[in-house]
Amino acid sequence: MPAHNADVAAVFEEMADLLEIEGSNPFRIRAYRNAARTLRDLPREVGMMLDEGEDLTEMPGIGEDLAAKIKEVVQTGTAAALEEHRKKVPKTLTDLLRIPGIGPKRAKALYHDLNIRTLDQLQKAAQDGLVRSLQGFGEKTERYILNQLKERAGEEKRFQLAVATQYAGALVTYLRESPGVKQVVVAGSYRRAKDTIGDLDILVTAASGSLVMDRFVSYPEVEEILAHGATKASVRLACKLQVDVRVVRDDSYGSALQYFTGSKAHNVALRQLAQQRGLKLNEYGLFRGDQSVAGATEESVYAAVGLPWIPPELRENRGEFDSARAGRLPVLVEVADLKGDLHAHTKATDGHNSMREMAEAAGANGLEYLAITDHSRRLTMAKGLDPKRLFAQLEEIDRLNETLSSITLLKGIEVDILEDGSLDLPDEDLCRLDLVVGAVHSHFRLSREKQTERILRAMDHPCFTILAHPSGRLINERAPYDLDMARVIHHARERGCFLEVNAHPIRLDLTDTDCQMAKEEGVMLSINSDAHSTLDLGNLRYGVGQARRGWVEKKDVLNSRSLQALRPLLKRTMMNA
Ligand code: DGT
Ligand code: CA
Ligand code: CA
Repeated sequence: MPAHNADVAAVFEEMADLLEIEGSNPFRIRAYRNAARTLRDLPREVGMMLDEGEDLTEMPGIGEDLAAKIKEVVQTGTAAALEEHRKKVPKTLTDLLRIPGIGPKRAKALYHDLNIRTLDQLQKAAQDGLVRSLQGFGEKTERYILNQLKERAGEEKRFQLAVATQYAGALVTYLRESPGVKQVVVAGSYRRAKDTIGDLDILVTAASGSLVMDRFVSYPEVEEILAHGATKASVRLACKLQVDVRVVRDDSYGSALQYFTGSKAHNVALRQLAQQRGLKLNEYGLFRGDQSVAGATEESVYAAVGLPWIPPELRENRGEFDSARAGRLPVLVEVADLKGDLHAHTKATDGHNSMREMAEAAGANGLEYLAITDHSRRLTMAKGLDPKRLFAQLEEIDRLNETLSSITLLKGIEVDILEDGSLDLPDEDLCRLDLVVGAVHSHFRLSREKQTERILRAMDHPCFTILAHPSGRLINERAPYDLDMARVIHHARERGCFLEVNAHPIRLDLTDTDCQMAKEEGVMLSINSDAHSTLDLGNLRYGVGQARRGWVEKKDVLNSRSLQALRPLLKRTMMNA
């Protein structure tokens, strides 16, 4: 069974967990975690890179040893070293380690001193007040663990869009090779570019449904067949992602695509519109009595109810019908509209590539400018810049700009917003930059009032330009901090600041609905990669997807401006500041 990037990354994460429990060298643990991150973020399948004879050690953080392990996992699905460590460490311990608040020491205490073997047992022990009595715990920790366990129980596992994209891509390629296949398209939340995907819904047109279905259920990654008919089948893949496939006839393609793209709320509203015209709409077509009136294309379905085609990202029943009727659908921003990227890191802090490598990669991606925004000193873990190192970096940017022809580097910083809303570098340093990207990296648990005031105060700084990843959420890992986003957006408008749509697949922050709120308030957004390596620059498309879901048009996007048009926008009008 071929291993995808996410699978290889999972092997490395597990290695790191096991090493952590065993108390191994922290550098070794970090190396595995970094490699896992690199693999997760990789825009291409690492198996394919191996097939093409590429040298994996050219990737950030991958040396000879890790490259060999990647190859091993791709070829065998696992690594001998992992199996060895698995034998030594009980599985319960690694399960415990996944709960926020539980590190290796606490996991071992729970395992050895309380005999915890399952998460249910942990929950019961915490409810009974047994956990607090262990050394290294306390009442507060016990409560925290209990809350974490409850949150997890209520959560269904959804896949990051970028991860689902890898599984979808491989499967679509496979299905295209079925006999007699014409179209294969992924519909559902995937086509609507939602930030997370519950399951994949794939639509196929083919001469024979059953041949496609037979091929589908024999896909090597299928772990369980949930349903297998002549036109419908569902499976669960080994990675636990469920996939539904439907085969329809050519003349139903449009109505089936419309139906399976959803959302459900959009479909319900559309069906009502059809009913008002005496029409019946389902996945097979649009009918007046038995007579088919539309269905071969999505356009024909929408046209039959008097509407223009509506882009999938808008299909959430959040006002798209009114806009469509009024002929006022937004012309949504596209990846090709982006002229630059205003948030990127280099080796100077926690990035993997040199400034020149980042610049050349961005230029090769067709960007006209790239802002270098490394971390500020407060973030010691990331080797944040102090004024002296920042100054040296600015000189390097000047030097490099003289030799670069196709791209211009802008001088920026990702400065920490401190607990009181002040910024982590002196004013004189911030004010000589082209732009200041401010971000919260600490004190996530302030009260809503305090957190909001903190960010408003940061934006009051006359040199503040863009608020990075405004909500702070990490998908499936960390909830957003408590924040009054409406006030933040309003304040950004008053101060002439911008908000980021961070395109990293684990962030996608601002979220779609907050993008829409910003747009309505007239606050321009900056769709940024937050790249920590040249490969990350390819993530911009995910940020564009979220912005599109937020009704964002080219004119609403700061970095859709040419460099010439951008420069005056970066200069804050000091009137309000
Ligand atoms: P997900 O999978 O949770 O990320 O979200 P979706 O939107 O992909 O939902 P899913 O997979 O349950 O269904 C795919 C599409 O099928 C959905 O977007 C709309 C359509 N659909 C599903 N159930 C219904 C329904 O009860 N009524 C209507 N009108 N459409 C439905
Ligand atoms: Ca779905
Ligand atoms: Ca589905």
